Amino acid sequence: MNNVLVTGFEPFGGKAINPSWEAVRPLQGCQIAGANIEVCLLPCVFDTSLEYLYAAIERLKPELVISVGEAGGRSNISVERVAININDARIPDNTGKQPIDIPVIIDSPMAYFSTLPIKKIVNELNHAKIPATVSQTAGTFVCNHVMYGLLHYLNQHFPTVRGGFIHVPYLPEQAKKFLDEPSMAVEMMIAALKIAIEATLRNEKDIAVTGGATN
Ligand code: PCA
Repeated sequence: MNNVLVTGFEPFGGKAINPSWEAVRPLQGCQIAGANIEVCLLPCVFDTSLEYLYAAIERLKPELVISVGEAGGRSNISVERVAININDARIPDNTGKQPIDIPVIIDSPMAYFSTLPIKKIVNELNHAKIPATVSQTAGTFVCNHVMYGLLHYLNQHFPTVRGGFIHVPYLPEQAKKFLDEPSMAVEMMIAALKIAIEATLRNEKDIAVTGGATN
């Protein structure tokens, strides 16, 4: 059975929980569209996160890799379109590193597009009444770093393997601490990730519809 690798992040920025890992962890061992789901926790640390990711890819030889991270303040599941070759950290990572205007990988392309069927995923999520949009920026912190590193690595070493990134909102218990921030229940996030995986495995190509993009 083919593997699908799904990664989540440890908490960062002084927070106690990261919704990405809460949503990703329960997927371990699930079977979706004939594939076996393997999960991996990434540290919220520049460069080290990519070492963990590449080691998991080499170990599991997945047919698909989806990385997931927290996007506090967003209300929807954000299916990211693009990763850019820049680190510009607003806050330090979990080891205190705060790169400003430094390429993720030197002498590499300016950007990579997700190779997931992003419009199809958003379409299916909305069909399932899960708020979701295509997002045009994964930021410039560790999530964009991981998305860029993932797509570069796949491009260089596993060009037939698809990969991409999904941001999830805060969990309700986090949002209580950040006044008026939107949130989503973990059950809905888990359902969303399952739909995204299945939509990708069942669709080699994307569909040409408007993505309902807001950012
Ligand atoms: N979110 C951060 C990094 C880790 C995470 O879950 C980001 O959006 O860059």
